[in-house]
Amino acid sequence: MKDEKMKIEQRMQNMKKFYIKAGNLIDNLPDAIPDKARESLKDAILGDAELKKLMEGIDSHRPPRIFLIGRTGVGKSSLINALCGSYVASVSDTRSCTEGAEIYQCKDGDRVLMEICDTRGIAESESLNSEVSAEDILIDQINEFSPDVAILMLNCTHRDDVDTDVNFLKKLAKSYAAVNSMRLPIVVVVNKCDEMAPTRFKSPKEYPQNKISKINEVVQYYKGIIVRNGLKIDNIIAVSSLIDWMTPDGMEIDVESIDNLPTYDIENLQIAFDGRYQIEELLDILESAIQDFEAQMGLRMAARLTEVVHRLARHLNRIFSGIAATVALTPIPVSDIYVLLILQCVLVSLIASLSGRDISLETAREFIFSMGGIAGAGYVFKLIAQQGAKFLNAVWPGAGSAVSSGVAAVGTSAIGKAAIAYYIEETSIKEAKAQFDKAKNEGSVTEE
Ligand SMILES: Nc1nc2c(ncn2[C@@H]2O[C@H](COP(=O)(O)OP(=O)(O)OP(=O)(O)O)[C@@H](O)[C@H]2O)c(=O)[nH]1
Ligand SMILES: [Mg+2]
Repeated sequence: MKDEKMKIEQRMQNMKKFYIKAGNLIDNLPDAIPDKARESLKDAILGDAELKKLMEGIDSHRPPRIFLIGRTGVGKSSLINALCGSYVASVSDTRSCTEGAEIYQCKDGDRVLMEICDTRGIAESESLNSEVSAEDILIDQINEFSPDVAILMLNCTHRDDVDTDVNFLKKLAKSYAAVNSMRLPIVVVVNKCDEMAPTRFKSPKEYPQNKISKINEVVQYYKGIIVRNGLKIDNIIAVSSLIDWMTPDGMEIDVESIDNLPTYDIENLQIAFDGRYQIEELLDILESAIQDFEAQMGLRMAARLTEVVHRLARHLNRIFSGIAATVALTPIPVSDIYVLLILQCVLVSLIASLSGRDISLETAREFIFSMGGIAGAGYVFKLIAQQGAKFLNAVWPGAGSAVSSGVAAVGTSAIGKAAIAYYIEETSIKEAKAQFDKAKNEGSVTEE
């Protein structure tokens, strides 16, 4: 796993290098591109604040600090494993804080992935119920830990009393706001959805509608309690943290017995069954809840190589869809269609660089053409201007004579998804095109 991390750093540096030279590459495109278009494109890409932040974040990120509150057995440790995609939670540097909380780091080799402050449900701590001062001490400790986000974990299958935890969070949020001059971001996670009836469907892809409906009912129920109690939260989401683990030599193992395994096996546990439900969505929620950018970036990077790469690629895709929409706000006449095309070439090249490949803008353009079913060989950028209508119709039929903001965003997002499929998931061009068509037809830039 250590090697994987090295590769992540390398790939991200690759991506950054491409980003830095993107301006030059655009300058060196054939002369037929009007200077004005060239400059506005460079401004759009290099001036985009989010993209700039993402690139800067590559060299400056820190482990996010997460405050976890929830009853014993609700799955706090499992959630951390699920977020990281590897068995990490119960490791190293355990430092007892008060009777109510424990602070530890999740590590992968020497690399700290996350810092966790873990409390059993406040309701379970008798001393906290009897002595108000113990609660205050706990609040002080949590403030000292200074979490980037608080996660309240609840159980999907039995509706425990949550009032005590909710009231504690209210008190904590008030004191956090006073200390930090900002609101404590709070995300509520309803765990163990897989255990909702019918329980035999463990794989999220197989969840039948009645299971999903029941899960949603529980979320509504908890949401009602939280709102009634007047706790301001960022979001609430139902998940399953279910992962079955096995040793590198294929022995499946209960979570309870993992600690008895040889250290080598623990460090190299593999996923035998992945029952995770809505964990990617939760990551997105956490990412937007966390205010500190370095911590956001750290969260994005606290996972296995494939997950990190996917996450970054999807993030790029969102950013570029946004840029495309902005660029197209001034309706783009057909003759200027290559502004969008070049923007997409940059996106495809960045995604390819994340996959460990260096491709030129020309190769990216060939890829985009193949999505539209245009034989791209022989095209040069200046020809696109003349061929604009043909290109438009092939890639986004019905777009009309000018590209609207929405069409530009959807088309760009579809190209990004196809590039993720082809370069990162290493599917065939045919499969990538199927993804492209699907994304384009669904007509939405959001994730499925
Ligand atoms: N089916 C299912 N089991 C889960 C899920 N999350 C956790 N578990 C199981 O629930 C048990 C408790 O999970 P932990 O992650 O240890 O719970 P915890 O909240 O950290 O518990 P404490 O550390 O005692 O406070 C373990 O056996 C987990 O495997 C889930 O989403 N689905
Ligand atoms: Mg635990």
